Amino acid sequence: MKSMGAQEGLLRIGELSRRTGVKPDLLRAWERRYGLLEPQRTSGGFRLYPQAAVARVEAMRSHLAEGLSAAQAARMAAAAPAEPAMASIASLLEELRSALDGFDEPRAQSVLDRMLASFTLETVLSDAVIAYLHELGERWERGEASVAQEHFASSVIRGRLLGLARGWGAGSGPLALLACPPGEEHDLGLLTLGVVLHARGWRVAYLGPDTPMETLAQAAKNMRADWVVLAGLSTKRFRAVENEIADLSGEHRVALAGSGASADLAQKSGALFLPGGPVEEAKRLAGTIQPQRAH
Ligand code: B12
Repeated sequence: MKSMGAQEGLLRIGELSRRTGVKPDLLRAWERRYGLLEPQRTSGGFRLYPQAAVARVEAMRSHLAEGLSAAQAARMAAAAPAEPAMASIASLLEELRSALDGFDEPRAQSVLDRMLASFTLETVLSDAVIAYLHELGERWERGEASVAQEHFASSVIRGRLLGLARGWGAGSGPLALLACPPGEEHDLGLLTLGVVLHARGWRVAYLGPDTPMETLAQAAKNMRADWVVLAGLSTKRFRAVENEIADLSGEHRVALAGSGASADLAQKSGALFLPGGPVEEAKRLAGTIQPQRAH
């Protein structure tokens, strides 16, 4: 390995970790055990990675998610071309951020098109859309994103999610009935969960923001929903309908999600708590009922 000073375009381990979501310890372990990465070194001994390392680490992650052993995953990731033909999800996310921050809707749509053409739906939703929204919320709280930027970005993404949702009521898979508690307007996570469930063969009936509990219970009964998912970001709004959630759980399988829900509330009302993000929880929910195979 060459010894050298820091160079433009090369990434330190912290930056590689931030872009890929893999902790530095694990990056070093993959390098040591499987030779996944071959960083250069600064004169001070710090590792420096080429941009292509991002794609290699992402490939490793996706092979691991497919169920390959770490050694197999590393072999496959390392065998891929060093310079990826397509941009990494992290660099596309940066482009999305800049388009949305700049109120450039056509550019944002085109970045989303490119993401969807290059990566799986679940990767785009978890590593770009939800990651972006989560980060936007944090920036907004720190006063680094204006209300206008937040409203603009939320509405572009909501529109796109609704586009992906088109036809999600079709098919013969298990039926998920999705709603937010009364008064709750935050539904982007719930929409994402629905899109992933549909991609996994489920049907979705979407009641969305601010759904009265009475009408939700009626709809669940009429449709014979396999799961009812209530999601929201406000604890207060969940608490206000605790008794109605318990009644609903007596009749149907009910799951509570989003930062307004809690294990405690779910336990008291006999519901399942979904603590994670929308994509991982959609996968978990999908695993609870197997769609019928066609004969
Ligand atoms: C976008 C946004 C809005 C949009 C919502 C658009 C929409 N259709 O959803 C609009 C502009 C409508 C809005 C309105 C309001 N908002 Co607002 N909003 C936000 C913002 C910036 C981002 C929220 C978001 O959608 N994030 C995307 C989700 C996916 O990410 P997340 O929130 O991190 O969620 C994680 C988990 O909770 C989980 N998750 C979330 N949803 C789901 C769903 C499922 C099914 C699953 C499995 C998991 C899951 O996954 C995520 C990643 O792990 C946050 C700021 C923040 N820090 O969160 C405020 C925030 C949520 N809003 C807030 C408030 C107060 C309001 C308003 C009252 C503001 C006002 N004064 O008018 C109104 C009214 C809301 C209402 N009645 O419900 C507060 C909520 C405080 C609270 N806990 O009660 C926040 C936290 C801002 C703040 N710090 O004050 N808001």
